[in-house]
Amino acid sequence: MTQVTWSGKGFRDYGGRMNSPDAGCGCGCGAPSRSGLLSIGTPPGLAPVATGRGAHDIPQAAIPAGTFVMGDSSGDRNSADGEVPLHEVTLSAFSIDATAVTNDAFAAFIEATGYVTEAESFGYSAVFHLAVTAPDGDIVGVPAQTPWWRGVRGAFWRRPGGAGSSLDGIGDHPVVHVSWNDAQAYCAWAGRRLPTEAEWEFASRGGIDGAKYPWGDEEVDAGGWRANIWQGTFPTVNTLEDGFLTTAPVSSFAPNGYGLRQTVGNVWEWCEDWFSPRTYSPQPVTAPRGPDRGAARVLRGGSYLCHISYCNRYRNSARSQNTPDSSMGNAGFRTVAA
Ligand SMILES: [Ca+2]
Ligand SMILES: [Ca+2]
Repeated sequence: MTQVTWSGKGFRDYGGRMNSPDAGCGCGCGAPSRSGLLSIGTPPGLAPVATGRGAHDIPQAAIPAGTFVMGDSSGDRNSADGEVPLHEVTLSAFSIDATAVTNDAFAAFIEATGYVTEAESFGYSAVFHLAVTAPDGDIVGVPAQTPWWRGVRGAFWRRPGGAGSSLDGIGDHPVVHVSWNDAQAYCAWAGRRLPTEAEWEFASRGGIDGAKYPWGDEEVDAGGWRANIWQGTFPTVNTLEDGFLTTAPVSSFAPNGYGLRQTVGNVWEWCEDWFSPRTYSPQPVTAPRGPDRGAARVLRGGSYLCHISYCNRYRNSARSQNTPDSSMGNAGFRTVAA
């Protein structure tokens, strides 16, 4: 069996400033925040983005108006994440990207606008250690609490592993190393917006009430792998049973009942809302938009780094977060019609 094994040369501390890397995701599945990687200077202002309706070449899924029960009803919740209390949410119909925004689609945005992403303006981004293609000299930090991450100088959406990597052959993979702020810039150009957390969960459920996964309650490996997560021993040995160490093409794996692919697994997806573990209350709500303020934005769906042994967040109701300027190799986004 093909597998990828980390040599175990040891997690080295490169002397960078390491803040709490993963405060809201106690098992360490999310990437460290921007400041938790390493601060290597104040970024310049980001390039302005022309607003309007640019090309947005992503197939659409139509989500009907409806009421659903939001939150974890399977008992798999992570207590610090605020996946409960269960509550009824009513939404109007909307149109959402059937897949994550691809490298090709993001390239069209960059070509049209000249936008500079935050990974570029800060000069580094978070790369999983087995995906680093850069020399040791480009490593600017190893977060103490999530030492499988590297802060890699020169890693950004077009060079997802750092120097030596490219998008050759992965134009149809999800764009990564995009911050929440970068996703906003893309949306402004495309005439779109990010989904609210409630919209994301409703769409991910695919019309199946109360299920753990987009396809129902069957486990993720029942009858073959249904999502791109981690198999083997995290974070050192990936047995690649689903075929992918890092990202998979966005059209991989079967769609859910609404036609969405890979809401769970592959890459985390930014949502519009501020994150709070106290967002939910038992009362029914219509079109909730989350807290009015916060320090971090919501991420949903888990990624290729999720594994049952340490992070079960590849579920419809699972929540995570990061600061809006953070970027990493396992997070991207999908959009909804504005
Ligand atoms: Ca995988
Ligand atoms: Ca996903």
